Amino acid sequence: MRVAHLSDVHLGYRAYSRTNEHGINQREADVMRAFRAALRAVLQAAPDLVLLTGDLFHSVRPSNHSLITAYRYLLDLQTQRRGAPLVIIAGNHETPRTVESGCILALLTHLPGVQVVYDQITQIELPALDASLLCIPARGVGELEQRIIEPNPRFRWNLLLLHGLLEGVTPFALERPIDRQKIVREEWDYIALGDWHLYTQVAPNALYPGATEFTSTNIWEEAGKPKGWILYETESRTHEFHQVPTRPVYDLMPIDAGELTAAELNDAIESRANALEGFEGAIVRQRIYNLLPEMRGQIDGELIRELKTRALHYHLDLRPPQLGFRAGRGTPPPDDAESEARLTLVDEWRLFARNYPLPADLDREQFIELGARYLETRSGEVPNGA
Ligand SMILES: [Mn+2]
Repeated sequence: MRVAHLSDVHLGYRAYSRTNEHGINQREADVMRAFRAALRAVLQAAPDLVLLTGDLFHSVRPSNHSLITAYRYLLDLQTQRRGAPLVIIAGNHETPRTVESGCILALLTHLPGVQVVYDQITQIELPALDASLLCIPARGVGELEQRIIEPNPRFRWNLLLLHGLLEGVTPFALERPIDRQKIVREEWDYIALGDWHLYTQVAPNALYPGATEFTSTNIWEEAGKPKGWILYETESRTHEFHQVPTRPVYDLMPIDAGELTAAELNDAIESRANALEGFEGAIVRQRIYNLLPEMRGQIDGELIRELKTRALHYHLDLRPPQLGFRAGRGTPPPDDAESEARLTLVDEWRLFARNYPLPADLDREQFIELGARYLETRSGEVPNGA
């Protein structure tokens, strides 16, 4: 059986102020374009089964535009697949805090061949494929401890779908990681995972395809990594990763301003940007470490405005000496040999807030970005003007 596995599409994600010719936030449009590209490639691959493992929508109440787009794209896919099975589980982003609020994904059950699980751990049987799918949506993760998770021996193929972070998958510590031993087992023909935005093979039969665009809280950690979907073959337990074109994200080499004059600093900013092929329309971050407060005002405003116009988003990340690391020529502070890896206050905030329990209808990304903006303002960020 051939399975196409997509995850974390985040329709309705918005960022920055730029809009396209239809007045739609450019990043929102990018996310939709990536989804459409992925679905076209999926259709061409003609899989027996399509899986969407959570966070199809970025929020509990997506905009009409996101809803209409998702409905239209999936209706088109399912019409062309003649209603072949498509199974969707809910992620944390589209799961409301209370069961009574319902879940917008229920709308999609009216499409031909589509089944949706957004509440409890649920088994879906697909007799035509001789397959059983045990589905664990975001809300079902809490049930895991009291449940025995096992395949259904009446079916040839047994798949496990889960939206959640397994222990050991993220570089940062998780508050409540999911027990890997409980999930990652040989007895499953495929374990389709969602929630982690980077393509990751946990085991030959357990994979995160990652997101289809850059929609994480800290996209800089993902710069240069591919986005796409997985085509998996249950017979051989092998897979192919299919990349989807996205808007490019670049995290430029940091500049150590410690021993630079204002002119040298401005030259460095300009040459780093100009050396980047594909700077136009990209999402770019330039970090500047060891920037003394008196140098901040000497950054060429004209140059920065020009860079902000050429890129989709140019983020100048200014860090004063006490917060940044001391690269190369600077003297490292004592007992800080690993200072290159040291996080800024804003990065630490983002990591902390990523896992901090919040009310489900509070938009986590907005909450995190608001906090980050406050911190950045304090540490000398040049305001974006938007
Ligand atoms: Mn997600």
